[in-house]
Amino acid sequence: MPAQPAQSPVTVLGLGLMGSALAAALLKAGHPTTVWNRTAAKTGPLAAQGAIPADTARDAVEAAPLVIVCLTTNDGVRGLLEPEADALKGRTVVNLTNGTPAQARELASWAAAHGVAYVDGGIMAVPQMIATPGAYILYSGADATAFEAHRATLSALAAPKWVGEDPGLAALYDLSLLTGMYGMVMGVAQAYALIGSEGIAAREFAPLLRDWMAAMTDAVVPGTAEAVDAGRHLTDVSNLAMNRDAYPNFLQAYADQGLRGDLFAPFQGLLDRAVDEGYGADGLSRLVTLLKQG
Ligand code: FVH
Repeated sequence: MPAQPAQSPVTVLGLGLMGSALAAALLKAGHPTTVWNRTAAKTGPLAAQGAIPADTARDAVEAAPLVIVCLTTNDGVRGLLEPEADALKGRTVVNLTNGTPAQARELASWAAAHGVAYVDGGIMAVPQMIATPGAYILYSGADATAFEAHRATLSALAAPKWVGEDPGLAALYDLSLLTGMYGMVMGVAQAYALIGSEGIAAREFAPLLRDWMAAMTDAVVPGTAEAVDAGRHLTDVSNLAMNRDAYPNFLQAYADQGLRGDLFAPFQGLLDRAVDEGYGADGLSRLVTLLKQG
């Protein structure tokens, strides 16, 4: 009798940078892995590692009880999965495509209506980090049992973090974490542009910037959380009136140094509004409450 594979079969749809890293991790963990990509040539490197390339998305879906999807957008996911609804029935779809909470909830409703177990996910890693200790993936979905049934398999990709039965939660956590990252990226870009405007090399400035940002992160992230949750924003450290008055210096310096200020200009409006609404003595944590629309 031929030996049975010890690990359960998995299908991966979408072999971009991330999908390819996911499929490679599954292969490395010993899972028989069927792969499909819109541009078929991308299956080549994975086939060389032992993956089974499928000619069609339907063939790929039919090859495994767990179907992992990682495309550019959820519009693409919907377009890909809808024609395969009958083949997907009774299987679990784990969608690791970046999207919004509303898109995840819509896909989950569609899946439920077609007898498909749907788990949404948010990958907190770049492809090179997949299957390394620093990486984790957020998951949510109405069918926690389906997630638990595949938890061991999904652990081959990155540490799994279940965040709840509302299918939109993984995307909400994902986008919230990435919001923090993009804020950092904007700050780093503007800081290097400013220091570089006088010919100082980014590499020379980097240690100062890194240490400053690390110290601020350690203070601001937990400090703001405490203030927001307690609803107490009064501060004796760095109030909004002072920040409002100092902030024009930044925009002026960007202009003086020949830089664009459009990334940072809108923040002045928020500081002005905070002070105009009577929050001048509060700390920057007050801004969280001013970001709600309406
Ligand atoms: N790469 C990263 O660092 C981040 C880390 C966190 C998670 N993101 C999200 O992962 C999704 C995929 O990202 P990616 O890096 O793999 O992206 P690409 O290398 O550009 O590959 C995109 C694949 O999607 C396929 N595709 C696009 N549209 C469709 C469609 N309508 N139907 C079928 N497939 C589609 C594309 O196919 P092809 O162009 O090769 O034919 C690629 O396989 C993404 O949500 C990130 O935000 C990555």
